[in-house]
Amino acid sequence: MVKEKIIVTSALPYANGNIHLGHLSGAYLPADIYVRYKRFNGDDIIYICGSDEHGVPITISADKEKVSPQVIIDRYHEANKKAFERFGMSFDNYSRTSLPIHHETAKEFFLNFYNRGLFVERKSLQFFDEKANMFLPDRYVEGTCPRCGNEEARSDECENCGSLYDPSELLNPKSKITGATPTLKETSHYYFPLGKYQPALEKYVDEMNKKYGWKDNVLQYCRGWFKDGLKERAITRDLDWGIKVPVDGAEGKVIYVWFEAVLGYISSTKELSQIKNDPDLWKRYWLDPDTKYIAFIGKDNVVFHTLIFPAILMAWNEGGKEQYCLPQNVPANEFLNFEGKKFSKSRNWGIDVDEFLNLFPADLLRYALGANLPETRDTDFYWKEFQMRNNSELADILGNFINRTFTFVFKHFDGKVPALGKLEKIDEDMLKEISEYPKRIADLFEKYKIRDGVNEIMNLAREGNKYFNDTEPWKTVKSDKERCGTTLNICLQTIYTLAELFYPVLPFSMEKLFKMLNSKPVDWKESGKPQLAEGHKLNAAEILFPKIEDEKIEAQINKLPKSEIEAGKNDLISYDDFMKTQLRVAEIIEAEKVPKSDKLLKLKVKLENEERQIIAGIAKHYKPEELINKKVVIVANLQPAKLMGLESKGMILAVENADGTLQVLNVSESVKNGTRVK
Ligand code: B3M
Ligand code: ZN
Repeated sequence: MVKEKIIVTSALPYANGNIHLGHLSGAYLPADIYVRYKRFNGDDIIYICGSDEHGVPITISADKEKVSPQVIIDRYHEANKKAFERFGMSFDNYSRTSLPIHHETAKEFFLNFYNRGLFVERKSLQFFDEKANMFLPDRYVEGTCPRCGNEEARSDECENCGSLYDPSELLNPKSKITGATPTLKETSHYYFPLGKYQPALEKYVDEMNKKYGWKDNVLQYCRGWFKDGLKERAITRDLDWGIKVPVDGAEGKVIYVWFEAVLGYISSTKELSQIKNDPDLWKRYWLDPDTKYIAFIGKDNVVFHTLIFPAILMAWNEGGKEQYCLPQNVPANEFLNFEGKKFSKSRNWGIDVDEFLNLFPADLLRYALGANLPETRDTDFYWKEFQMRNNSELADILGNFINRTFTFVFKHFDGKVPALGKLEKIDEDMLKEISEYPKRIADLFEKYKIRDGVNEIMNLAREGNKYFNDTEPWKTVKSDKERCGTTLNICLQTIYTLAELFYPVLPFSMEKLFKMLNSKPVDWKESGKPQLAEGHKLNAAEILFPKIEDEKIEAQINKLPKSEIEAGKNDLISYDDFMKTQLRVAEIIEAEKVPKSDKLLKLKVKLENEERQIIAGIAKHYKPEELINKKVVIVANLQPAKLMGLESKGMILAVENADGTLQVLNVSESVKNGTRVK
């Protein structure tokens, strides 16, 4: 078997808050299981992560607490690093983007591109706070919506009425920092020509997908972006927290956080080289085009890892000197919700990893999350389900199988592995099962189907219990002791295999199980073969998975904020309420851009005997001609509104993908215009 050289990275979490279960399910636990499996398989792998310590999210947190960004990042870097350790994350290095080694790496990339004339410099108008003497990022400006009067509208969109507008239209704009009225001021930024790399990126995504099978959700994002056409991206910001732009005349500007954060994977590996006193370590991995680089992330980070980071690396590679490997796969996960709703710090909805681990051992959480990873769709963490996974699966299936086998062997065979006698069909079948499991699990893990893998391993424990029941050792121990020994031997071999297969998933408890087996994990590739010799002495069993009492779970459920649960109830609408909304099928018969707006399209749609005008905020997602003759669903009884001075009667339904792209709902051609949807 060929050893693979692998880099695995997990998204660098912002050091501005505690890691919660949602993070773990997205980019960390699946990666850790994969890495532990690969290490155990004997591959040459490094697992890299660290804190993302720049950008507006950090400065906003600092402003809220009225402390410096440094205070925030120091606090959360330490806290998150510890929480990850407690959870059993096996990073080879957990770095920080505030370290000099990262600043140098980012500047090196920036200057390389700058000196090669890759960037374009452009001027634009941006809100400026005279009092604070700084430009204001979008999230720092609010004002009154020019459409509905909502006083908490954002600089270019209103969450209340859903309108989109030009920042110059916003009424009473206010700086969130000083409350002052900001002015629009000219600024200039460097732009990275992402569009130039579109053909190369399309080819890259296509090739990687053909060779390595990318996930559908990831491909769809990429195709959506390609369809819209990749545009140049500003990669500098007017901010004083971050990596200073290393060229003259760029005072007060920093490198855009996303441009440098992805390079954090490289600088974290450089730091690992220093720690290991092996200066070329990072080069052996990153500067080898054949390295298998896998980037684990959540779905909100797809574009940065499938398009922007690869484009940055391509741009570097074109420069000639060194050739970086590009991500071979980006197995992005959907989101984990908590008890039916999004995690939210401000609404106190969810639980931090640290808090969780003060209540329950890490492996219970690793199993519950692992068996329910949001790999193909969003999933939920429910306290009751967590209890069920522990009590009915870890304790009743896995724990019980181990326990009854050990108890029997200690009682009747002096704690030693009994001899394997003559095999019957049921024994041969079971041995065959054991031998087939490791490959089956490996195939799933290799395809990043970690959730299926975890559930499949538990099936082996189920089969073990069934085998134990079917072979009835409590009877044979009296009637035929050799037969009894044979079946218990097979149960022990099954337990050994379970210990190996669960080793990447439940590292803490499997360590204990190996101790009980008085043995060690050998190599995944050897797994599934009977490993325990006749007469091998076992160590006394301990209970690996005690049951969780109802009270302990109830206490957690009772701690959920009541206001949120009540609000959840209010979120429900009656049947009559729903029927008030008239959804109808309409055909788009005319479409054109709204002048001076890059977001709005003016559409004419046809219902049964009526035509009407709708202004829709989908110009960034569709060209007008693409929409002609499309049948869509509209809200037909919405109060008319004016958008940029144009009357709009109704609203078109569209789905918003996690990356912000919009897709209108399509209805088949055969449906008549005006038909009611209910
Ligand atoms: N810090 C966003 C996030 O935490 C960002 C990821 C960076 S990966 C290079 O979701
Ligand atoms: Zn509004």
